[in-house]
Amino acid sequence: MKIGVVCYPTFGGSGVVATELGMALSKRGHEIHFITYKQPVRLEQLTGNIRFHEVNVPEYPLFHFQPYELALSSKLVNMVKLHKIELLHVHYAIPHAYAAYMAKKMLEEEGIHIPIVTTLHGTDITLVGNHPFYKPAVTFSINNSDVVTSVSQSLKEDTLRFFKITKEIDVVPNFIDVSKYQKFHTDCERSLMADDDERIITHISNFRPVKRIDDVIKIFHVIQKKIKAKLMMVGEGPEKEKAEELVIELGIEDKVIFLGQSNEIDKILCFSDLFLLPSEKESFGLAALEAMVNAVPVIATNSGGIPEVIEHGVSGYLSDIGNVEEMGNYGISILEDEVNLIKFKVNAKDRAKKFDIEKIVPQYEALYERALSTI
Ligand code: GMT
Repeated sequence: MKIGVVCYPTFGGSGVVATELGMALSKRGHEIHFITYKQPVRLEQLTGNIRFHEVNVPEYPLFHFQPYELALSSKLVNMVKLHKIELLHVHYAIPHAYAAYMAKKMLEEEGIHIPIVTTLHGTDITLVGNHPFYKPAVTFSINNSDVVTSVSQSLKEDTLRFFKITKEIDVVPNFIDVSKYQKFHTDCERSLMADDDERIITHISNFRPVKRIDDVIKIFHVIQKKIKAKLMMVGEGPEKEKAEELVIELGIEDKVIFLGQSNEIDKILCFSDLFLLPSEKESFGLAALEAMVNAVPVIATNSGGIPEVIEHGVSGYLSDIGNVEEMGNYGISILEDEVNLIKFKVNAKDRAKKFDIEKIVPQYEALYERALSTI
């Protein structure tokens, strides 16, 4: 199949899933065309059957806001015609599903029929799309996609609750390429980060309010009172400065390392003992899955789709939002005993196998077939 993929090219989970899926599909013989404003950060290399087409939005002084959807839908029309793309898979409803619908309609005028598969990722439904500013357009775009998928059952339920949806939503969970993580790493550059007798705790996110960055610091604060440990904070975002202030206030600045954004998260997860994800809401929690495949157990909240990923008491622990004391104590219980830690590590890695790319990619292929059959 020739598939056009529209996504955000950044470090965010939706862009990562879109990129990993595109690369996996290309390995299975499909021709993949990424169409977005920048080359996706996780896109390893462009090959014969992976292409990238940049959407340009030239600045024009009349426009207070540059019309990205217009440029994107025009680019989609041109790329579908030029490369004979058969299907568009758009990740994140806003504005991608809307732009794809416009492209579809423009192409119909020329006798070209192309199905749209829309994958809902979370914030496009639970945070942004939900707002009255966007709600009618998001509802319309979902209902006019040929196939709609959501990354968890919880996100599907949220979508049905928040919007008047007439379309069937298929749950296709996020995935990980387990084959890349066959063995426990023994060559992690751990000594650069912590002493041998220190545990390493990690958090990776976009540092937005939904991630409750303060709670990450507070959970670590509880843990480090009992366990010698360091906290690796990976990412950038609006809550970072507040977190830095809290670290100083709590007097733990020598134990918390802010690493900034990284494209090498596996190198960091490789030497991590525990991952913290105390989010207010998380449709899936791809970062948790990436930790688990690296044999890192996760302490998280029981919100959104997280309980579909982490089994409480087995591959990690789940607590109510904001219960930092409990999450800290769960962390201590995992870290204080070497045998227990190894048990949780093995369980985390095992759990990740449920989300192996080999199981998930065929589900998308079947949905593409279904979408094509509607045209
Ligand atoms: O909040 C983020 O981490 C970014 C956001 C995105 O849109 O890229 O992530 C969402 O999509 C990911 C991939 O499907 C999910 O794993 C995240 O749980 C989801 N984030 C939220 O629901 C807050």
